[in-house]
Amino acid sequence: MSTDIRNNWTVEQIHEIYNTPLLELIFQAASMHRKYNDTAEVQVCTLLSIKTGGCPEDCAYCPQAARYQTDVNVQALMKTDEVLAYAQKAKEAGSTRFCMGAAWREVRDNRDFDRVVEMVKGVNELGMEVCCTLGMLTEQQAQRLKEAGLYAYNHNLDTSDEHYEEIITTRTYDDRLKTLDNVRKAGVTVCCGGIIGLGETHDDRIKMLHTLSTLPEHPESVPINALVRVKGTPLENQPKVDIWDMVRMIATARILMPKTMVRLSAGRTEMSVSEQALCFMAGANSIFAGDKLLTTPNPSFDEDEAMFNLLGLVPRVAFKDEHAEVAG
Ligand code: SAM
Ligand code: DTB
Ligand code: SF4
Repeated sequence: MSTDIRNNWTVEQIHEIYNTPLLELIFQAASMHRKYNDTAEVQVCTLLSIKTGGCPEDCAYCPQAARYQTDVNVQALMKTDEVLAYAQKAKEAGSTRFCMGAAWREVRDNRDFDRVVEMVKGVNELGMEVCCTLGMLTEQQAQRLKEAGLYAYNHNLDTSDEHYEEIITTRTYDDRLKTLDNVRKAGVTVCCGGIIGLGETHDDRIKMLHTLSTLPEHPESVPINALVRVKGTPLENQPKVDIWDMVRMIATARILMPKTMVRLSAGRTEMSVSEQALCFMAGANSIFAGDKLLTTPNPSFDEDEAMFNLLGLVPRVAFKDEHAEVAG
């Protein structure tokens, strides 16, 4: 068992796994998934953009960067009550994790942050796993969120270190890694993954998976996003992500990080149910549900319920790992 959970993968080993003939790769990933997880279970998370657009960063994929002309309307930080009402609705629709996103470069110690802390407390009291994605964070800020009940913090590496500067110039890869370290030190679980379809090579994808799987501890969740091509962003004319690339990415992540929740994230509106089924087969065990991601469309709760029924999938309960620790 212990030999499967490793933090010392080499790029060469990952290269070999990633390039395994596809059906064999899916089989190996499915076997690893079965060994460590209940393959019928899929975590259902809902996203809410609590502060939208007007972001000073230049992430080439992002519709919320102020410098690109997109259809996103700038919206100041939402009121706590509105956010909690939304979380309650998501809970009633079957979500167990609620992730609040803000189009910020970094968290600042001001009244907006006080309000986010209040939101975290409120969502935690609803009995949901609370996640935030607010940009860069200090250890003290992470600590404050932890005390308010934050369960996870999302901060993606997005691509390889080498490709990063083609996509974002307003911060560095090391800034990203530092925030992840601050989150870990505060005892908040880490949600960190990336996007495919940014014009990166297969080697860039392999290197990103290498960075993720050789962190001192594997992230508890790894979202794999397919680029949502948004009009007005520099990447709007990128080709659509090939489903087989998505499957290969998910399967490799599953083999490298057997116990991690691998999330089939952005891009599902462009995938058929059969294509999503392949992703679950390859080890994906988490999705974003609800008809909106942050600013772009996502399949509705009803469509996903039908897919779960068809494939025999069931939503994972909240705080399952903690319950397991108590029981064990
Ligand atoms: N501003 C914070 C940050 O960048 O960390 C939090 C919000 S940001 C929108 C969260 C993540 O959404 C990004 O790191 C990126 O991985 C993902 N994302 C943004 N736009 C996307 C797109 N068009 N397609 C796929 N993923 C996207
Ligand atoms: C993640 O990896 N993907 C989510 C969440 N973490 C924050 C965001 C996807 C955003 C897709 C583009 C949009 O809706 O604006
Ligand atoms: Fe801003 Fe985050 Fe979008 Fe980058 S990904 S432009 S930091 S909201």
